[in-house]
Amino acid sequence: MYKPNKVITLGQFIIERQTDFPYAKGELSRLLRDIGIAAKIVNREVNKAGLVDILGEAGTDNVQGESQKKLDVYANEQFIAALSSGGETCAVASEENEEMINIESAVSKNAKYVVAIDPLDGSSNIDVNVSVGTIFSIYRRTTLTGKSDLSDFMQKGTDQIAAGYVIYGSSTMLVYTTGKGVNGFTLDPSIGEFCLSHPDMTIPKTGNIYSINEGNYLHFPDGVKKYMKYCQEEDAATKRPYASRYVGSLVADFHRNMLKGGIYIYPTTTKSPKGKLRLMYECNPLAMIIEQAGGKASDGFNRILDIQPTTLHQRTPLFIGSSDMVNKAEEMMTRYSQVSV
Ligand code: AHM
Ligand code: MG
Repeated sequence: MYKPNKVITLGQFIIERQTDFPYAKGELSRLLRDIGIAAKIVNREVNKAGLVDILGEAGTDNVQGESQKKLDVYANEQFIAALSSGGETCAVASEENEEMINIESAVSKNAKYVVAIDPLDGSSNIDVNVSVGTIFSIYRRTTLTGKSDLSDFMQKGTDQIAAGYVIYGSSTMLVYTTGKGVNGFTLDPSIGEFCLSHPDMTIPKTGNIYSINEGNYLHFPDGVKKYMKYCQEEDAATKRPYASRYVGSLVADFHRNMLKGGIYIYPTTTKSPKGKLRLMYECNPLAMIIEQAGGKASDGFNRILDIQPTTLHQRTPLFIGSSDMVNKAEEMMTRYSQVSV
């Protein structure tokens, strides 16, 4: 007997799961849907990146006489436009903008959410056809009326209402959580829809991959150096040595570790004494996702989601992935790099 495959699109899934949402259900659904639409538009441009020689370099005019934008600027504009026109978002904080952006449109007057976003992370990888990503974090505004201000963003990661990422890779996926598990959707280009492909994602408790920029080794804290040596030692019982895999695109390294088990580390270095990655739109959203998937995210000593932000673009060291691996790395940090950052 013919059994049709049941394809569930992102839009259908969001509506079916509305009861999971803690607050205004329709509004958060629409916000997530808007992010999905912008992701499809950005995906289209990312896929054309290799044609830049034909269509024109960023900063020059293309054959139609339109000026070509750098893709990270383009992605930023697309997400801000989608969030502005949707009417559910009153302010956006983006890696691309120094200041938060208040969305003034009338439609956003009663908007209840603020969004922190890295529109195109790892964008230096675009020129070489390596995966890049978008990372986003959604909070309920804390100011009740009027113009949104910085205090709406200065909430801990534990206050996130939803978080997600998009990976523009060999296929394009959108992964998100609203605090009730993690679900992944793969873009089917033939129908232009994100379709549920990875329901209820969980990260293995341990793994055998570690991801870190080893070129910075000399500048790492002793705890990280010791943990790396631990990863490289022979031990059959724990399947060491682990494999080293580092794409240099956070979303790609994170996504691989989510599926296979592993740890990603961007610690402090002598060059970047606070770490490189940004708390609000890189670390917090991925930390919410990893915890929802059964993993762990730490700054080497403490939980990422418990950090009280004080500025929009603040940095933090990040140790994220399989819980056993993050626990082991934290143990080494406590033993050899006592000072918490
Ligand atoms: P970006 O926001 O400027 O793209 O930087 C973030 C990226 C991450 O995607 C990646 O994991 C990391 O920076 C790589 O940094 P490095 O080249 O120092 O290893
Ligand atoms: Mg980034």
